[in-house]
Amino acid sequence: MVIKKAGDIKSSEITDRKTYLNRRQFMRGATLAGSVVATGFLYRQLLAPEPVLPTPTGKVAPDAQAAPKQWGLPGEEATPYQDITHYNNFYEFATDKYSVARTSQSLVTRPWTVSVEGLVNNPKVYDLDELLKLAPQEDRIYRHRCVEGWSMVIPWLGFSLSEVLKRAEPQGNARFVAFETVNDKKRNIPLTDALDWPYVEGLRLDEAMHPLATLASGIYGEALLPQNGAPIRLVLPWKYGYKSIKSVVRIKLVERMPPMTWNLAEPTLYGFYSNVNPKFAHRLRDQTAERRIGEYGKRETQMFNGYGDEVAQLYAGMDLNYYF
Ligand SMILES: Nc1nc2c(c(=O)[nH]1)N[C@H]1C(S)=C(S)[C@@H](COP(=O)(O)O)O[C@H]1N2
Ligand SMILES: [Mo]
Repeated sequence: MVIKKAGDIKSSEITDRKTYLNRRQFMRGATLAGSVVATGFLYRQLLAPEPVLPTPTGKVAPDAQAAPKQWGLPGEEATPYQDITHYNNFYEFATDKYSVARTSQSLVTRPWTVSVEGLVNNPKVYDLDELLKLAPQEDRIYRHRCVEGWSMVIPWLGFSLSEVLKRAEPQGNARFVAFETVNDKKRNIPLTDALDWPYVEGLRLDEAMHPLATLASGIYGEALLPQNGAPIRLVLPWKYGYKSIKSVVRIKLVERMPPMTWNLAEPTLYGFYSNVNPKFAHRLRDQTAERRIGEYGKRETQMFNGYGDEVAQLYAGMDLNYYF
């Protein structure tokens, strides 16, 4: 387990009003005094060390220290499984990154269906097992950059979202794709009132058709755990992490730009595109650098999170400081 510095708490801190109120409630509830940093520290001291969880396949997850070298990107190592599965944003379950791994275990992920609908010739409600067999599952090792200023390298298992979209046959007037997270009390979701549910996100159709846009069902070759968005989630490595919506149940082709949760919460801070852009203070925060989980010091944040060769042409001619 990587030792975390007190600085982590700061980078994980969300200062949006609703969340702030939430945290205030938590602090009062726990009758802990002092700064938010001290509270986060104390809170982690109170938690028993998280066990290495068995995956839904019954196999024990790869050990944190045993992350094999071949999983890394050139010059970068994959983040240990323990960190990927114990440092999470999943606001339906908790606003604290360290407790999501515990609180999300109640999520009921089977049976599971994903509805592909809207402006398509072939709408279809997929059973999960059928959806997972649409195309070969590939190991896709991508950087993940959260707008809070931290990053990871995650070895996903998945295939391009386009595999699903092309089978649906989008109609001529379909210009955007809207996504929705499960929002069902019977599945024990959501548990917090940090945001308005369901969590929703969107992409322009050409972004969604890009091969990098991934539907992921696993990490390190194992089925996704609830905290990472089981059983199926979106992964958009060139965008800030919140675009990568978890536990998806609906994919809808639409004509107009669909709403997105963080934009609904703070319209001036969260734009629709949310491409990683070190030259723009997204969310009014300096985004020039990031801390890779498990490393000390900072790395320079790269335009499009380093995926510019692949995706820059999607935004040709667009002022990305205006369309943030
Ligand atoms: N439904 C849902 N999806 C979500 C979130 C969330 O709170 N709810 N958080 C987002 C944010 S801010 C990030 S950084 C990533 C975190 O994914 P991870 O915990 O698997 O690393 O999920 C994104 N997808
Ligand atoms: Mo994030």
